[in-house]
Amino acid sequence: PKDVTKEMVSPYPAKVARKRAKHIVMRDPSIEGQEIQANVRTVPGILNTRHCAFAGCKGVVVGPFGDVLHIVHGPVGCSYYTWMTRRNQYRSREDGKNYMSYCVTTDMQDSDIVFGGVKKLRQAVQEGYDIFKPNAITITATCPVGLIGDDIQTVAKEMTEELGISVVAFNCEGYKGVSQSAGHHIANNGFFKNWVGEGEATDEEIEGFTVNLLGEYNIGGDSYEIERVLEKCGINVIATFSGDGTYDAATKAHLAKLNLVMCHRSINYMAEMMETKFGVPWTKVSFIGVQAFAKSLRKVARFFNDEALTQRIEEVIAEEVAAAEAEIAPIRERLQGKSAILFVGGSRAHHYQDLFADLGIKTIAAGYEFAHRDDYEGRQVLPLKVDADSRNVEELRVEKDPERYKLTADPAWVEQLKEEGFLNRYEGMISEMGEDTLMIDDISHHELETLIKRLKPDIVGSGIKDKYVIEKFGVPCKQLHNYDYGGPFAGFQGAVNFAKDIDMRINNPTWKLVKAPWQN
Ligand code: CFM
Ligand code: HCA
Repeated sequence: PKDVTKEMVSPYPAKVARKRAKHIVMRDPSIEGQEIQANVRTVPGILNTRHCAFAGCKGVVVGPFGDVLHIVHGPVGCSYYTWMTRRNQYRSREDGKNYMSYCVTTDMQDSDIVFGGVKKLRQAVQEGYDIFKPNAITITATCPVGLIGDDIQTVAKEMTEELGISVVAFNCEGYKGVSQSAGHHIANNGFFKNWVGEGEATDEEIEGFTVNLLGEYNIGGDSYEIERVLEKCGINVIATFSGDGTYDAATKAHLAKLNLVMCHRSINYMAEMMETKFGVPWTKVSFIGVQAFAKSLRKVARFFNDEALTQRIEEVIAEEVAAAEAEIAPIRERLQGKSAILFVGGSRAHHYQDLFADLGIKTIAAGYEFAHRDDYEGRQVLPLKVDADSRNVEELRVEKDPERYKLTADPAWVEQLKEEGFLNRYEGMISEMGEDTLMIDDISHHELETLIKRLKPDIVGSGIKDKYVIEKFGVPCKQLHNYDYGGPFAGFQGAVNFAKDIDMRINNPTWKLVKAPWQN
């Protein structure tokens, strides 16, 4: 597309326009190291689509563990807001424990703000335990808790001793960061300190080709499709952080041989800490898109370097790709040459480019809401300068565990894979943004509207805050967070679901009849 940066920022005061321009990159692959500004405060007054640190901790990373009772300490609204809105699905295990449909909160009132809410929190933990007997309990703090200084960590510690189950508290007050990203980090730290490494497994559980899925949240049932294929290949998932995840599995995560990192933004902390403490290497994968999924499966094959496994994976890929392709091919004919713009979260705006490409759709502009520079430019920009806002989140000091550190792969092989950039590497979104495409961080509603007017995309991938504004322009919007209540979209069969969905949206004749109210 043409460079519409100037037009996007033109209504802002000069200083704001200069600031926003740093978040916008006109892609030119001939320039090495194009930089983007990211993970900084949004200018007050600008409407964007970010959420808070509490949302990132409780709603995103903590919430999907289904056999764990999640207690929100705070006013009822924060709890209600994160109650299943993300469509993270969970299947009950043999013990039948599944609290996904509950919304549990201390429902703080004015008097709790004045006199403190610790007593009420302790009561809530006790009551939750008595009623449900969950496998573990989490406490997540909303803004007022931090402001009045309720000591939730001590409550968690005491209740862990009293009840004999793990009670973990997260100081993830909404204001702890510039977006939900801070909440991810807080959640990673809490689980790493309290759960990972605590469990034991039978030999049978950990033998063979074992992996953890990090950063896969089972939105719309994505994990079910991913696991169906992994199982078929003979790859065993020990734990998932955190879609369809259980407390028990999470405590055994350190026993897996390889970590597969799906959403780099929300879980890279865990991957790094697990490698340092327990010796589990990690590799970046993506399960979104037919070709991307096949490529990721081949990565697993390469890591384990086992002839029978490699052959099995190739057979599964051949069979699954053929089945998916048979359904996608006729749809692609109707979508070929269309264009998309994607503004989503901290990883999907990248991952979904592959799936759109499978359908013949080119992404002409894309960006994240809250990702960091490494998610755009690749991990070679790390370490980044720590600013005042990021300093709010504790960096855990992690060391080799004297007993539980265990290398399950040949160290020379791991070293070779690291040198090749096969392990511990993420290239970022920029690696896939072609010439004259736009990369925009924390896009504002005004900027998005300008883009739609100028670039005239055939579809926008976005979220609930802008969906209906976009559709009033006569352009279909696909929500890539909750999938508009559809899905799964991951894996091979997910790609087929997505193709049908996008076809119905883009090729729906209704759009030609839509006229925005202001066009009259
Ligand atoms: Fe990772 Fe996510 Fe995402 Fe994310 Fe999210 Fe989400 Fe998202 Mo909504 S963890 S960064 S904080 S992939 S909730 S499942 S859809 S913004 S792109
Ligand atoms: C969150 C959750 C969210 C919101 C989606 C949206 C999700 O950030 O708190 O704004 O449409 O995926 O449900 O990202």
